[in-house]
Amino acid sequence: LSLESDLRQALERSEFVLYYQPQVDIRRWEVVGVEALIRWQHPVRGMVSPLTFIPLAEEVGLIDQIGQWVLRTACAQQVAWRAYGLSEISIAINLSGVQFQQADLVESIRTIVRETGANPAGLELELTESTAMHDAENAVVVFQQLKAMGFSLSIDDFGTGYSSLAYLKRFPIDTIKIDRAFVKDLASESEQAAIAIAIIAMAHGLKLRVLAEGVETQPQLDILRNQGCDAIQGYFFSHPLPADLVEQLIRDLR
Ligand code: G
Ligand code: G
Ligand code: MN
Ligand code: NA
Repeated sequence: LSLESDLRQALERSEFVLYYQPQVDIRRWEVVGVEALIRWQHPVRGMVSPLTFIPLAEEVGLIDQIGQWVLRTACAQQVAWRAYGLSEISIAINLSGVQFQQADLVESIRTIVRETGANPAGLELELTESTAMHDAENAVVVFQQLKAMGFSLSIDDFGTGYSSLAYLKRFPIDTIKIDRAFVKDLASESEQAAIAIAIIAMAHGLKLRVLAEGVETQPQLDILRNQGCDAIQGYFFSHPLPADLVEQLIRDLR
C-alpha cells in the first residue's frame, strides 16, 4: 500500500506524536522553551521522517488536518504543563508553507486556542524564511493578525532563503532562528561561520532575539555565546524528546 493511503489513516489511528526539543537561554543556561516536532510512528515502516511525510501531506491536501492536530496537541500540552507548574516554558510550533497560504488559517488557529484554553503568549509560531519571503505582503498581514492574538513569531531556517531586509523589518516577529547549516562549521572560520555571526549582528540591529539551531559541540556554543547569541537548540543540550522526558529534564535542572 502507498505511503499516501497510510498517511490518510494515520490521524484516526493515532500514529502521530509530538516530540519536544529544548531551547536554552545561553546566558542563564535555562530551558526557556521547546520546539514541537511531529513524529509518525508507523506500525510497519517504523518512524517516518517529517522530511518525507510533511511534503507529501502538503501535496495530497492533508496538511491542514495534520497542522491542526499539531497545534491542538501542543496547546493541550501547554495547558497540562501549566497545571504542573511549568507555565513559563514556551512551545514553538512549525507552520508549513501550504498552511500559511490558507485563507482560514488565522480563524482555525483562533478556534483551537479557544477550545483548548491555551495562552498564545506562551506559544511561538515558526515560519521558514523561504515561506515568509515567498509572499511577503501576505506574511505581513497574517503575522499582524497572529501577533494581535498574542502569539510570538519566529523566522525558521534563516539564511537559507532570500531575505528582503525591508520586509524583515516590517514583519512583527520576535525571533530569528539561524539555520543549522551555518552553525555546523562555526569553529572553523569558514564562510558559513561568517554568515552566522553576521545574522546575529543583524538580528540584534533589528532588536530581534536570535536562536542558533543544530548546536552539537562546546566550541560552537562558545563562539555563539561570545557573539551574543541569545539561545540555542541542538543535540549538544538535548535531542527532541517525548513530553514526559522533556518535563523530567526541565525538573532535574532546577
Ligand atoms: O524533527 P526533524 O529534524 O525530523 O524535522 C524535519 C523537518 O520537519 C524540519 O524542517 C521541521 O521543521 C519539520 N517539521 C517537524 N515537525 C513539524 C510540524 O509539526 N509541522 C511542520 N509543518 N513541519 C514540521
Ligand atoms: O527545520 P526545523 O528547524 O524546524 O527542523 C528542526 C530539525 O532539526 C528537527 O528535525 C530536529 O530533529 C533537527 N535537529 C535538532 N537538533 C539538531 C542537531 O543538533 N543537529 C542536527 N543535525 N539536527 C538537529
Ligand atoms: Mn523549526
Ligand atoms: Na530550522
